[in-house]
Amino acid sequence: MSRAILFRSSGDAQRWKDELGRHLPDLDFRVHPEIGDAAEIESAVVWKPPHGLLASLPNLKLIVSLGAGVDHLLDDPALPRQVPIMRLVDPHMVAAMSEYVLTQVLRLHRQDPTYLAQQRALVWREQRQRNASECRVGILGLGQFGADAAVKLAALGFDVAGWSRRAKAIPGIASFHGEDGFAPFLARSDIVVCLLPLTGETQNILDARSFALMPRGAAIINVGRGGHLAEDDLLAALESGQIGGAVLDVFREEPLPEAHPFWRHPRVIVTPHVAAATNPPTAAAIVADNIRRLREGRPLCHLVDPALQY
Ligand code: NDP
Ligand code: OXD
Repeated sequence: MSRAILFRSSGDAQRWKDELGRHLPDLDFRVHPEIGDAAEIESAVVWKPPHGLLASLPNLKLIVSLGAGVDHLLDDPALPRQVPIMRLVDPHMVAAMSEYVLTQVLRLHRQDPTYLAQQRALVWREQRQRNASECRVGILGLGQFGADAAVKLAALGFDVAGWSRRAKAIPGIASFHGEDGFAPFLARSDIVVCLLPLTGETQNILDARSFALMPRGAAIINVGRGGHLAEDDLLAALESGQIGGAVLDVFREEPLPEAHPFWRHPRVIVTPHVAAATNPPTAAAIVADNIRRLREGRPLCHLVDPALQY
């Protein structure tokens, strides 16, 4: 018998219990705050747990992030750093993220915001349209999500490059890496998609300095984290015309406060952190596999490197 707890802010605990139970019928699954004896808990399956909760489980052996990102765990000052963290690597989420990125790149490329504004103003006017091959898309982060989106965008004919820590060899995708590769990567990108994890090194990566390196009128799509974007710098760059438009799915404060200028900005598209939602049926199989590995003393999968923070 192994014991797991679940903490999730939304009320879908029963769903997770059922899904995990399908794969691990003998799992003693407890939902926070009714966890009984904290010393019995071996695995914690969590999304944005309250700071200090994980530190209160003295025999914890595995922390499972119910999302691909782990910034919601690493920002806990009391996080028990010796306990391995598994993040979700789920092909279902990867496909969903690529759908979102392709949708938004195509919207920007085909000037959808302009045509919607024209429709509202009853204006019939054709805009000059480039081919996909003339549109340079740059993906910040060529990991699980970035690499898949890059390949699918290239298949549509876009001129695609990616930026990562280490150089990549993905057929059809230009690879830029490290600090030296950052400025040339931005300089060749008409649409920049942020698919980085939020770490000490990537905080505020979309700031005035970066915007100035992009071609005038470039657009950004932020699907990483709100902390990647310097919000006031974006508003200033939209005002000056250096940035032509932005699609934002993630924000420093979520839900985005009603008074926030992004909601009403004519060149900003807001979506409520929906690019790639966790899908319990597929995610549960992946989580259960790791809990099984833990029980059997086999190597764990999808572990976060604490030094890199992703
Ligand atoms: P991965 O860990 O698979 O990939 C991360 C990529 O970022 C890697 O290519 C890595 O480079 C690169 N990277 C990290 N740090 C740096 C750095 N300092 N300099 C250059 N490159 C860097 O992550 P995923 O693709 O699975 O997820 C990415 C993020 O997407 C998540 O962390 C989360 O924030 C966000 N997300 C958003 C969702 C949404 O609905 N909006 C849903 C799910 C996730 P290298 O390959 O060289 O290591
Ligand atoms: C995730 C997210 O990290 O939904 O999975 O943002």
